[in-house]
Amino acid sequence: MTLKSDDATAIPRRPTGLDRRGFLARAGLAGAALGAGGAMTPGTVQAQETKPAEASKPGGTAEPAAFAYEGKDAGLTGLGDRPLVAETPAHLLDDDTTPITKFFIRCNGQVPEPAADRETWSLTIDGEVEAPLVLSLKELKDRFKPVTYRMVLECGGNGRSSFQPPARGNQWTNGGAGCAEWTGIPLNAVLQAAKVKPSARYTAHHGADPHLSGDAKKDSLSRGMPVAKAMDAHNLLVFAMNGEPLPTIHGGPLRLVVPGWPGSLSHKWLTRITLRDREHDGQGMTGHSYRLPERPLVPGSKGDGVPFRILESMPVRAVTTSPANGTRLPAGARDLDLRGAAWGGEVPIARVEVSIDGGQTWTEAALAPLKNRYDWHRWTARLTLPSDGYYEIFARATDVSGRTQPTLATNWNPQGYGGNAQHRIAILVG
Ligand SMILES: Nc1nc2c(c(=O)[nH]1)N[C@H]1C(S)=C(S)[C@@H](COP(=O)(O)O)O[C@H]1N2
Ligand SMILES: [Mo]
Repeated sequence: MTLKSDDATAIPRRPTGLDRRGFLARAGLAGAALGAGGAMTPGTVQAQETKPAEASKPGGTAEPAAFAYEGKDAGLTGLGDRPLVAETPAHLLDDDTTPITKFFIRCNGQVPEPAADRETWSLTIDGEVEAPLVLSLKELKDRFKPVTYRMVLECGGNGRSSFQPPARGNQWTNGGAGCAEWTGIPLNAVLQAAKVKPSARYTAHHGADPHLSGDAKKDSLSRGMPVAKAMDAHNLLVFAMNGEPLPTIHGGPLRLVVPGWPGSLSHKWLTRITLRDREHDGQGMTGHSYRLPERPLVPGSKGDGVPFRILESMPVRAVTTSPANGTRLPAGARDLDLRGAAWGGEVPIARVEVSIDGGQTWTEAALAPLKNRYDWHRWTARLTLPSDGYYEIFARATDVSGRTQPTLATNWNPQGYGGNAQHRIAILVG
């Protein structure tokens, strides 16, 4: 392959990593985080590209436009405008606590207007309860004791871009996730106050975001969870994020955060939770939405006739957050210090490992302790580079049940859930 060193000089805003559009097709091996000179141009490592047709499109190697949304980092990757969806490139997940500016956005409908008065926002708890509640945010705060936990919020489709053929939906790499400090009222305390009846089986979540069509009879999203999961002490009715009033784009004034399970349960602009005597059947509960097939499917098939079950815990995942994909190090550099994050739905992480040789040998990373359950582990590792040259660094996490990450996503399903192929970054030394 030809490696040019005299072209791009700026680090790409959005290294895409190994995505379905082709490894490095957009990002290239660009300017050095560590201050070395030139960089290779995008597209100069075509041998690595997984989808040459797309990568060779005119303009396919151009720097993507900056993401523009008030209060958000221009380095986020926009995945859609209607609805608004943006992910966080791995190198922007490098903070211990993901700042609001860098936190991913996933809307299914319109973004509602900011509330004129947060404290009068009203939440209803009804359905299979003996004492239905209608509480303003102020009453909620006065009556129950807030707690703060740092917890991962992860879209159910995170990692989807690793599927071939492409699965339907937003093509998340690994950045449909972030880890913020969420302050709110434990949901279980409020459900206990509403006196959940023994007949209650499932929650149903409702919010104030208008459907994209504007049709007031349609919900943008309405998911729910079994009552046992709803009682998990870490589920919060959240009104603050990283110590600030919950931003509108993240569901303010009030949202649910249900850690460990798909982000779609963490209902934004939350107005109502109805307890139902059966599995909920709202928007996002039926068909193949948030469901996995019970046996492996032929990639690209429709999955007809195969039973599907609702996706519960998210899979295990590690991302390398520093250096950025495409970093060039000066000739002679031998110590490679890596930093990242790892999490695994409801199942604690046992270890994180990194590999410099395509997974033939692995080096264990050091894990920082969790602040609380559902936090992510920050991790660090040092690798020794044997020579100058081009390297791909693989990372994988393994959870305490022994589940780890495959090299390639083989569990294809129509809507692309459960994709947790190992994250890789490219490094050029010299
Ligand atoms: N009301 C409402 N809540 C919602 C959504 C939505 O479209 N409407 N999207 C869900 C999905 S799919 C995800 S992944 C998370 C994303 O939260 P964030 O935008 O704050 O990152 O919100 C969830 N809550
Ligand atoms: Mo999501």
